[in-house]
Amino acid sequence: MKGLVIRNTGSWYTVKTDEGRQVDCKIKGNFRLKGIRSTNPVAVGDRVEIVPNNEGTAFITAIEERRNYIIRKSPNLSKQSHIIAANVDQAMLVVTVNRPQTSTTFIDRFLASAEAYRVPVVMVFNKTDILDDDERRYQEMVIALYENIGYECRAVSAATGSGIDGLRELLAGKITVLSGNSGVGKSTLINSILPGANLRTAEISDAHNTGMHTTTFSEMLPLPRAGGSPSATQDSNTDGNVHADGYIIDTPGIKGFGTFDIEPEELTGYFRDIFRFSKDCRFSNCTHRHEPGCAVLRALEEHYIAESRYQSYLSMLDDKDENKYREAF
Ligand SMILES: Nc1nc2c(ncn2[C@@H]2O[C@H](COP(=O)(O)OP(=O)(O)OP(=O)(O)O)[C@@H](O)[C@H]2O)c(=O)[nH]1
Ligand SMILES: [Mg+2]
Ligand SMILES: [Zn+2]
Repeated sequence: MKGLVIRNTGSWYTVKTDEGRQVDCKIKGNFRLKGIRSTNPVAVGDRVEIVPNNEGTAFITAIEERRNYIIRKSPNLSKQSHIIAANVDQAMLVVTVNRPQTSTTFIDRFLASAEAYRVPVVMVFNKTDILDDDERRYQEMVIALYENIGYECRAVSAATGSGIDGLRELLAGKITVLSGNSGVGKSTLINSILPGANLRTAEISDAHNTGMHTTTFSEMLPLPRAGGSPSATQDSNTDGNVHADGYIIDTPGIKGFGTFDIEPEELTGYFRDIFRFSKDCRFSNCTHRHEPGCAVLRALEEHYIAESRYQSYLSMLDDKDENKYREAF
């Protein structure tokens, strides 16, 4: 029997079978995927083969090859990585200028990782309703920076509903994973897009200006067909495969984004703005740190490349070199 993994809570996976039934599944035995050492060998979005057992649950016995995935290495020394979602059409990176503050390092690490796995990213700036003038100006600058590099950016407010219709259009017919720091409003955005989803949300901590890690597991929710009932819920989607017009995946907020195994020359390719200039470097294996004839350093000096982007690039190069403990970004 085949199906789609729509939820993952610890060692349990909810699989929606092709007939539309939801079955609780565990992984059979020592099931490992070649090449990836992750805390979750199976991820939301995976297509799997399941074998029902006597208890009304089932075992996942095989996993179909992934089209792509979003992976996160933990920012500490551990070699563990976590697959946030598999087989997605796009990622929405939810960002907030304040409450909590998303750092550009975090944004750039996410973008580089998505480039590496060829997942298109839309940046969604949420909580625009609570920006003061300075924050609004800062947000405009950040949006201009990323739009210039070629990333689509949207400014929205899950609280007031501003910009939500625009997001619905971007989501239609696609499988989209929402990611970002804890507290930026991923679950609130989904509740606003899908009234009836009823995902749990919580206030961010006043003391730390950070989220509370309210969402603890990933979950895939079907989007209703245009013109159809807007009340798709977690429980009434038994025929979601047939009637869904795409899916949206809620995920737990992430603190940091460690580097994965990439060669320095490859890393340049994951920073579009840097890559644009690197072709003109004197040395083909230029790391753009100090080499003579480096076109990237020249572009940085002339402000064609933003300092924050260059610093993010360097921080990823440094992880690679020293494999040292890095703080959460
Ligand atoms: N003012 C304002 N508050 C918002 C907005 N979106 C979300 N919030 C609030 O931000 C807090 C965190 O929202 P959540 O949806 O729980 O955040 P999350 O990204 O899902 O967090 P995790 O599940 O911990 O990763 C809640 O108190 C929301 O009400 C917004 O557009 N404006
Ligand atoms: Mg959440
Ligand atoms: Zn160079």
